[in-house]
Amino acid sequence: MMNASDPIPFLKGILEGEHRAIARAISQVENDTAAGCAIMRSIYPHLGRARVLGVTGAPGAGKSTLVSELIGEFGRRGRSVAVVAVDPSSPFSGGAILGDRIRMERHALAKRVFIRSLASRGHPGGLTRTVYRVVDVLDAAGFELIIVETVGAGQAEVDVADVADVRVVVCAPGLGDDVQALKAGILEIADILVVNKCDLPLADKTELDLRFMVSVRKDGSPAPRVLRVTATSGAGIPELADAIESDLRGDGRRRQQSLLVRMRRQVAHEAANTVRRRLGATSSEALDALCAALARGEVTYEDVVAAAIRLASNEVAPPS
Ligand SMILES: Nc1nc2c(ncn2[C@@H]2O[C@H](COP(=O)(O)OP(=O)(O)OP(=O)(O)O)[C@@H](O)[C@H]2O)c(=O)[nH]1
Ligand SMILES: [Mg+2]
Repeated sequence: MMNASDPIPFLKGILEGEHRAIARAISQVENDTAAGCAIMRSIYPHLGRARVLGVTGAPGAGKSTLVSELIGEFGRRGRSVAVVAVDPSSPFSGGAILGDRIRMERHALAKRVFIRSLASRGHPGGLTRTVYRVVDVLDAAGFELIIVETVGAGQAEVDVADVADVRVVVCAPGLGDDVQALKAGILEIADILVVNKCDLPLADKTELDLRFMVSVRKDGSPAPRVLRVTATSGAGIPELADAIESDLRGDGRRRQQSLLVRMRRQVAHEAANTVRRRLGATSSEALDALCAALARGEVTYEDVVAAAIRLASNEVAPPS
């Protein structure tokens, strides 16, 4: 039997894709326990099979309904699918939204489908860090497609979307989501833009608005494809699945490359957090002195930033 005192807890179960082992491992990782760290250390050599799809959009745009349909569609195409749903946190309940779980339950029983909700708050090392780690666990467990659903409400969620190889942004008529989406910068990150709820009369206008908005991008990257979907009826889902598959197409080498990209982003995120934490935590005389010198015009801003990074690095204790 598995238990948390195993040298590497749940590893065998994870690699065999056992749902109970995966669920327990994720809990350890989520809570950043010693067992969670041991698991993370042990799984890196087993990564590289999964491709990651990000699904984001305004609250109520229909993300969970859409993801549910995609699970069915990819399931029919013979793919194993894992879903990480990052719930919007509500000031009232503060917890996971039960409805998502119920809607997805019908797939949850299937062996090749694994669904996990994460609360958007309460992660010792930050939400983004947890999501990357949970994705790694699911990759080690052998899932071919990992879908990460997040609400595109702010910078934290946009950060989370970085975990994905391909990003789908879901918009729907009548939510004022065009403005919200622009605010959060999520239109900028879309590889595929989905106009959901095309059964509603205002869908045509929403599509037109969105096509216009994404036709010119600040960073000069190609405009995303725009697809029409009605998640509640399943209309447009096969075409969306085709578009996703064509973006994710590739051999083992391509998968290895996307793993390296994912790891690089993960490491960069963690490194930036570490620098920020170290510089913020200490009442650093050295940093104060640098800032004072900047205020006197003796050094450039860029010099101070570079020095600050060095300062944070020097605080690394040598490995024992
Ligand atoms: N008319 C119509 N309603 C839809 C469609 N897709 C989803 N909905 C409805 O929109 C509401 C929100 O759907 P969800 O799938 O929960 O949306 P979500 O984006 O996951 O919402 P949050 O997770 O709370 O941000 C539900 O009442 C759905 O039934 C659609 O294609 N047409
Ligand atoms: Mg949802």
